[in-house]
Amino acid sequence: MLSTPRRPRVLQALRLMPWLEERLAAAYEVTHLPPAGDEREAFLAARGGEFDALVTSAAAGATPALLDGLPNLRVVSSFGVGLDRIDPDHAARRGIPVGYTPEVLNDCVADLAFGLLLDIARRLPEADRYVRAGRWTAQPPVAFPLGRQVSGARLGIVGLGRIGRTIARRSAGFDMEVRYHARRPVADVPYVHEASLHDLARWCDFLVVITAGGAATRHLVDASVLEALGPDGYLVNVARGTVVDEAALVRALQERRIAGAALDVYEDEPRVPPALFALDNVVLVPHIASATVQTRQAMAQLVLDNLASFFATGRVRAAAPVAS
Ligand code: NAP
Ligand code: 8YV
Repeated sequence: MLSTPRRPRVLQALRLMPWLEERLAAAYEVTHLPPAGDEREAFLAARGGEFDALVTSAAAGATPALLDGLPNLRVVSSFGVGLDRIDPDHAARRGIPVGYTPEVLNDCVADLAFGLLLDIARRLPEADRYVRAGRWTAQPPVAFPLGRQVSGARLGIVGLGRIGRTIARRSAGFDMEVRYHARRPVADVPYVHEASLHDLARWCDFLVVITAGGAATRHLVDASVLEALGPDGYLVNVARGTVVDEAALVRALQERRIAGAALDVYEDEPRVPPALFALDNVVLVPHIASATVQTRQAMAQLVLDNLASFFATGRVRAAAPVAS
């Protein structure tokens, strides 16, 4: 009698949306990875050799130690596009491809970047607080402060990749002039490349950060860049908290050395510097740039497609780039 081939064994590094968990469990033999610490180490020592695939996310990542604890691993599938917590080169040295979810989230991340830009410029969260607190009807009246016009303003984009370009396209509807900073000029775009981030910060009214995270961009936006942005300039960060020197940003906001900031990401999530809670010139949201039903569904589908493609053909559908 022929034996039935076993279903691939998937190690799931974090809880995922129910729709995705159901489909993973239907197609694979799924085991949940214990939280980091002694329990995980004992689990990996006892069972690490069992798994064909690791499912993780941009936030949960996959450390080299975790990958090394899975000696028979054949593929990684990550929910998200950021690779700052996953090392595809480390995986590639063992012949393991890393699947991830680029492109499908470009629109929603760009939408949120623009939402944040409008929020901070037009003081929308502050205006909402003003109405709810009854200050509009107060006697004597308390005037609401004027905002900053967005239409026609200068937009500086740090990182003109898939999402950066989508943000740049959104700006056309606001008649904004766009320049960008990246290590290399991008071919076939009509925007001026600024080789110096300081020059870009000096030139623009709004500086939107959407580079990759990781060691290469750590504190790229430091105190001197914020100084160049100046007291009339606004910062929007939808990339990674690590790209901005958060302590320097808090000081710049407290001392009004920049006009304001709108942040989706933080250096030590979910911790947000409490000093920011007291400031009106900042808008804070909890890493929600891709968090719409439609985009998260598309990301979940790509996590599944990457796995299915690998087990059918040996190649994931969207492979994370490797150095060589
Ligand atoms: P991408 O297409 O790879 O673009 C990355 C851009 O960053 C490129 O223009 C790259 O240009 C630039 N860059 C990289 N290192 C740089 C450096 N040292 N200095 C200046 N520029 C640098 O990636 P993407 O799909 O647009 O995503 C960008 C990032 O957004 C992701 O890596 C992720 O961290 C973040 N993200 C956040 C959310 C959220 O929920 N907030 C959601 C999705 C993505 P050069 O290589 O030429 O420098
Ligand atoms: C998600 C992200 O919040 O894709 C990324 O890099 O930061 C966001 O889309 C993340 O994938 C959840 O882990």
